[in-house]
Amino acid sequence: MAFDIDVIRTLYSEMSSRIEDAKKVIGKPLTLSEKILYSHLWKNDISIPYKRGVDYVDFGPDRVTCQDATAQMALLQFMQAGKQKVAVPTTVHCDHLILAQSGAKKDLKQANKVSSEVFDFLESTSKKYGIGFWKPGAGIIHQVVLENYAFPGGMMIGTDSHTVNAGGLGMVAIGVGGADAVDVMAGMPWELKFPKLIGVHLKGNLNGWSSAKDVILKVAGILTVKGGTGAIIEYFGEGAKSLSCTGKGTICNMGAEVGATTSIFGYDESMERYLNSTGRNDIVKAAEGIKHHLTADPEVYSEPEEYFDQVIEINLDELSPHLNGPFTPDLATPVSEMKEKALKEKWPLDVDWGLIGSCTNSSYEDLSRAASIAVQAKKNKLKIKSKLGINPGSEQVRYTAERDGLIEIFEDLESKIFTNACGPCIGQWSREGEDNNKKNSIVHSFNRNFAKRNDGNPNTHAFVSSPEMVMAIALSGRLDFNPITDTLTNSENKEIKLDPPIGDELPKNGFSVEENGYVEPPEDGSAIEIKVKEDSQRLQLLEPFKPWDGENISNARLLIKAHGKCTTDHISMAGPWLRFRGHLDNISDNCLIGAVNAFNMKTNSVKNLVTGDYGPVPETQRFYKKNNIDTIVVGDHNYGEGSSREHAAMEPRHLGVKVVIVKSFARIHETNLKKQGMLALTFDNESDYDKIQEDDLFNFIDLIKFSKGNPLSLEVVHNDGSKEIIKLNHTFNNQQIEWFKNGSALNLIKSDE
Ligand code: MIC
Ligand code: SF4
Repeated sequence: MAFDIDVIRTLYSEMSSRIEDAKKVIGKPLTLSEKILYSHLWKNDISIPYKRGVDYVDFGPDRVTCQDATAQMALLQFMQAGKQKVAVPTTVHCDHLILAQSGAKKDLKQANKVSSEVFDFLESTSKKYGIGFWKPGAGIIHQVVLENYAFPGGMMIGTDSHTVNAGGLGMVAIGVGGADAVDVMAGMPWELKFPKLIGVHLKGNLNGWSSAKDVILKVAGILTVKGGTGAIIEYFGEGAKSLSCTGKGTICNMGAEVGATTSIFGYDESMERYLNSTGRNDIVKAAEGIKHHLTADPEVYSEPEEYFDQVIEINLDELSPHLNGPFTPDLATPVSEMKEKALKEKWPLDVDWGLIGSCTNSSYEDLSRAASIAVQAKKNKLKIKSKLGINPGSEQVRYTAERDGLIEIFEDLESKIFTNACGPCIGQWSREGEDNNKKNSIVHSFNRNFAKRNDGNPNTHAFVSSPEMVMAIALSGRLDFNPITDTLTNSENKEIKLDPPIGDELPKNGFSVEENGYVEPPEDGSAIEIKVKEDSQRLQLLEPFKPWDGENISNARLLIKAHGKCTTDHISMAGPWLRFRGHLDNISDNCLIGAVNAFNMKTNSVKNLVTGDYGPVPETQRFYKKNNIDTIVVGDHNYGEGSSREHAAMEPRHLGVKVVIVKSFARIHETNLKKQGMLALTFDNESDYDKIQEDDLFNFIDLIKFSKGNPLSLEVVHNDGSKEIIKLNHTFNNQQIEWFKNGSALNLIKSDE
């Protein structure tokens, strides 16, 4: 039986009338995204058509999901909200804190030792508040959610940007910061600017070496890392129906890499097969009567230009395999063009590692397609040239893959089978024997490839591809290997051409698992006491942030003007820093250490404007805080792209930064800043970024009149005494202005108690 089957049945029984109401209000046929959004309005108040990209709307999601690295902060905040239990079904998944080193068994044991304090905190807090808990080793949050909780027509938020993976099962699933999750867990509405809609028409069918991953690698090349911002991407067409459910998940997953609010596919037979295979035929039965509402109205897909804000067409018949990277997931190169491009760009051609896994590509189908290439190596006496590491997506996938002999195929190639967890994808990787500065290439089936992300080495060039391409490239050891045209030489000096991958969409003999790692919370957990040791280095109870003093901010200093790409990985690095995700003061020591200072092009080296010395960003900011000097941070486009981690907003807030001014924000980060009581502003005139000088003084001259829809004016006083006024825009609505005034959204929840 499916989790939440009663919630799902109730939703389905009410969905038809809600959608009919919405249709009347909007006056035209609906996309699937609109059907789900309108049927999840807070208090089902369907009275006006919302303006896409403009109106803030309150929603009531069906479920919340959190992973260990973000759940710590989410639960520390929830503990302050004064509630007995979570108001909607919620789960916590332990997947980010397991270092990939020796192989699953040893690594899991080690993680349980090293992070026991955090895992215990998460488990006991989950039990106390009625939250389902998935133990370390149970799997990667988004695979476990797809296998157990996602359902067509549902709406979910999750404290991880790749929550969007569940769009593969027809759900509107959106990544948020912990403070947003706390709203929903506390029984309050969840606010989102009504998204724009991008339609992607998939024509034809995948063939040969092309895979679902290549669809999104291609889309990323078209839309770039910010092209999906504020939009839902809805996929449709013959090609969409031909994809497996987990393949659809891969495509939706990486929608996060183009900044999309989420991505979605309409309910179809592939989803039915997946639900049946994962033991949820009760959902299939429940969906039977409202199938037509679990996809768009037919008019929408036959004339998409009329209903979407933008339409993209991709012909799967012609789609070729891609490698995206290095350093950004939207730098798309068809495998056939890699030879030329890699030479031109001087990318290292030898590939040291191939890594298969991550929430993007760790399904049974992914492993089976990669294994179909691996098996050819053995048959043809080919030796693998790169090292190979594999993280299965869940214990259910791993157990079934082992039963079916897939794991053995990889082991024959001397690959490392790591824990069912994020591992190298989030820098939880002890890459043995590597010099931390060597220029090198790796190829992986993950979703992001920002600098230093996997192994901390800024010179590791990481390329993103499908699991089967990763396998082929690992066999050849070459970045420019094209399995469609090239051959490999075997131990008998014979030239071998690899056959295209084949795989099983779902295990022929069904899934099985012995111990899935799930811990059901008790009916009443109120007696459970949560203890956080005073001297703990891993956990720290939160102190409320101070409310705004009602004054204009004046004589503020520049902490850093970040040059170019500044992702959440640059603002709050992961890898070894993940261990401090529950301790705000400790993790603040990584604040902005990866951002490039526009004045000296160095990382973690900024001028202290009182002493004149250059020093690390966190240390300099701690100096300003101690001396009561307000500061601002300036950034470029798509500032805060990538993760949902609210630490990237909380750390500067904790350290005393007051304002972040950028050319443009990534959606989740902008909300996270607002939630934590920061001023998140954008230059009205982009080129004003260039006017900001290292020694400037900043005066906000009309902050006392801060109000919805009205820009703010910033007086910039340059070192030579000259002054100029810069216009700054914001997207704060009245409620969000209250968050700022109260010091944070959480302070406001508490004051309502
Ligand atoms: C990531 O892929 O960057 C993460 C780690 O999963 C983050 C969440 C986090 O920072 O904990 C994400 O994608 O939101
Ligand atoms: Fe984990 Fe990587 Fe997925 Fe983030 S992208 S949830 S780190 S597997």
